[in-house]
Amino acid sequence: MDLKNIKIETQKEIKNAKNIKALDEIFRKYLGKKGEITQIFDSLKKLSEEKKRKIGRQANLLKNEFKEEIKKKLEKIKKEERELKLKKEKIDISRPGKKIESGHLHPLTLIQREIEEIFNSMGFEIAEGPEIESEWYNFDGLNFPPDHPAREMQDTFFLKQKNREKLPPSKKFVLRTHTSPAQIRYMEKHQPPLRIIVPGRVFRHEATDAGHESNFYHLEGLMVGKDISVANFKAIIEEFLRRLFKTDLEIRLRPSYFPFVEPGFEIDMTCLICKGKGCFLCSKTGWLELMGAGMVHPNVFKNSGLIPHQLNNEGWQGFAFGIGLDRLSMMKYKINDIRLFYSGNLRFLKQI
Ligand code: FA5
Repeated sequence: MDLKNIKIETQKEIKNAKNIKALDEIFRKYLGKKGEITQIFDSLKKLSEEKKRKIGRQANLLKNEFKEEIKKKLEKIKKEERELKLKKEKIDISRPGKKIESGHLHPLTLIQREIEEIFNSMGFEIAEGPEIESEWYNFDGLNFPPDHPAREMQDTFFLKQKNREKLPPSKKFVLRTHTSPAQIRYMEKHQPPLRIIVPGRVFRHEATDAGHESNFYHLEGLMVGKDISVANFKAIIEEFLRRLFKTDLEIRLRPSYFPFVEPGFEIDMTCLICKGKGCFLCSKTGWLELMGAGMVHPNVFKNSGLIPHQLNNEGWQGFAFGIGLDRLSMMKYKINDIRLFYSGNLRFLKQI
């Protein structure tokens, strides 16, 4: 076909093309590898210099016009398709919109934040400690004698280490069994008077039931000054529980033993699940064990580099306590099984 006929033919075909696919086929028919216009360019090398220049110029003109027409038609087809789509689309503005679900905080985070706010308002700072802790901070520094059965009070997850038995306590690691190690870590770096709380995750190798988990949360409290006493402790804890539960409840202090306090006690509160009548959660006693507490042992002060209280009124004294956050949350939100917190069950979490 000569250039003139190609021009007439391409114009006709482009005009009749109904969609992008047809247009693409036309483009390839003329400008593809074996396309008709391409072939004209290929044949130029056989022509004389003069003809080559003349036909080459005409072929270039034809190619540019062809490309321009394809481009124009493509835009036209796209525009028509857009208009057709819009015509077909119907928007029903009376339909209700899609609801965006918003999540909420986990009950343990909620209780932690609420407790932090209450203690903050009573002048307590928030401190932190590591979850992987050395035996020194978790036990020895807290006055647990080596090989003393007291270490077994808290079934421990010990980390595997090469030649562990030969390492000093500061180089042997455990998953912390309580947040009490943070007492020493804090007192090593800060001079009293001080008031802190330390919320955090703790781990114990124990069988689980409605009231026990092997991974749960503690909140440590520590208040140290010149003359801080058990009376201050009782006042602060009563005020704290009153604000948290916004209801009348009783607490009781029972003498207890923790190597890092002297004297030591355990604090129970009325079981709010059964209102003190006795249920499976409180082992039918009507009381729920909430925290351990006591006056900081002189050895703990010494191990933190501080001088404990002495008769000439030199040195420091104060109280410490460790609350089970899960149990508090269970009381606050009336949850009867601690394992629900860690189940990842959305049907449970959505009720809070
Ligand atoms: C301690 O861990 C001491 N460090 C507390 C302490 C701090 C005493 C400062 C004196 C001074 P205890 O082992 O009792 O104490 O644990 C504290 C609280 O954690 C308990 O009262 C209980 O509420 C909670 N708790 C203990 N074991 C579990 C468990 N397996 N699952 C859930 N909560 C638990």
